[in-house]
Amino acid sequence: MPADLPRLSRPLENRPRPGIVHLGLGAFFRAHGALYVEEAMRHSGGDWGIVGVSLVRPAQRDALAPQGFAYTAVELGPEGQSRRVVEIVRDVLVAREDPQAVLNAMSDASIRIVSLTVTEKGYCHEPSTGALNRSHPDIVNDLENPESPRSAPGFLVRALARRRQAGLRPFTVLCCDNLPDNGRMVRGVVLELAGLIDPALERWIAEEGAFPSTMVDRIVPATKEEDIERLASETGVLDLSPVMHEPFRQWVVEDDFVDGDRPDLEAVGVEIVKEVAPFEHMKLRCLNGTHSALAYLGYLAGHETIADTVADPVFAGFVRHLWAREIIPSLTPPEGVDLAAYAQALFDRYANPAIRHRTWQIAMDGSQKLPQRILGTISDNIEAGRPCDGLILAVAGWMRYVGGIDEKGAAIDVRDPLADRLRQLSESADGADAKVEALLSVREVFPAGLAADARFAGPLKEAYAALADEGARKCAAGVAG
Ligand code: CS2
Repeated sequence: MPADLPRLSRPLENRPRPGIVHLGLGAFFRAHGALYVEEAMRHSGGDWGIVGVSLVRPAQRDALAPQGFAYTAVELGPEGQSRRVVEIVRDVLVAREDPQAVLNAMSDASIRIVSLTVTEKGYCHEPSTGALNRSHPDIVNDLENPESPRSAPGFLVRALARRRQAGLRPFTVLCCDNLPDNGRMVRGVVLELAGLIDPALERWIAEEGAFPSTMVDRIVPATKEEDIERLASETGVLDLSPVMHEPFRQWVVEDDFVDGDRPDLEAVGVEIVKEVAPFEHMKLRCLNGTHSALAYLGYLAGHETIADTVADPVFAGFVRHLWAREIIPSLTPPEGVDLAAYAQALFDRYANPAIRHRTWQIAMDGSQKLPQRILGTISDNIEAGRPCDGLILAVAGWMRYVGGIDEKGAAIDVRDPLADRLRQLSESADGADAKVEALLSVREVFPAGLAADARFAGPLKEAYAALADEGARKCAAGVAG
């Protein structure tokens, strides 16, 4: 690490006054929502400074605080890069260290939006049904100690309770995670938790609150040590928390804010719409669905990144097949969108060699991702009599992956809230069919109807056995023909 360089640093004095608390201040939000908000304020003014919150770990705060919470956003295009220093974050709090400081920020009258990128698992819901997981340890804590929460829903409920007591308006809850009907999902989880604590609070939130759904899109791989070093050597300044992102970005937001109060997002390209669902389905199935498929199968085939995977003609053919034959036929496009062109643009984004997005990173938390990314498309295709061999192969790839051993016999570092259980289920079953059956019994992932459907389970067993015998690359080649 080039420690002798001066540290990036910006004074805090001229930061905009706060208007947003953001839960889960990771690379994605800092390279997406934060940039739009900064641009919207530059364009149209308003007080929308961001107070970031890390729920558990202090690393982000520790890296950003000495920099005055400024950081560099590096746009990596196939033909070159551009940089900008972002100064929209005013402070970063760590919830696990000081939950009251986070609740104080969220209950402050100046805050009108609480946005979230806490990843799929951060909502403590059942991925296959969307209902609150009442046995989640953080939810158990938040029901016992609602005044000192640990989970994101717990913070939302407690902060809303404090605002109600203080006679304030609720904040708008702006979910920016890749989940279908994400606004409705988080509303459901928040109302369920609030109802268990105080039914009058639940009613108030239901009547006065707002939970717009959103579709967010920008590929932002985790920042690596080598990114930090390269940036430092290019600029002569050390930034310990830069973000690396592709040029493309899209944000589609449902027009539903408390008192209509929000930054002037449409002035900077955000699409404010009545109905987000068609955009969400398109993006979750076309982008995230193929991302996960390429992550599991590409990883098993020995590819480190998505760009490496689609540079392999077999996987290029495979992903094009998924779009053309299995995914696009399942979609009703948003008005005016040409899905074939959308898929071609996605391919070009994946192929961008400057973006080193690791298959291992995307493979994380598959138990939370599979239902909305892949299983919904499979169910629709089965019902409509359309093909879904490629997507079923991807599910088989996930099953191989969570078994924890790659095609060369090496251990896989599986990161998933259910990792231990998945591994045990796989290990204790004997033979391909039994392993598939064992994993199909995981209700958090597979709805009972789909798991029991021979049109799904049968080809899945075949795909799993073929993967074990022939490897991912050969199987992918077989599907694409
Ligand atoms: C990826 C997403 O890590 C993942 O699971 O599929 O983070 C993806 O890069 C973004 O949703 C792109 O908008």
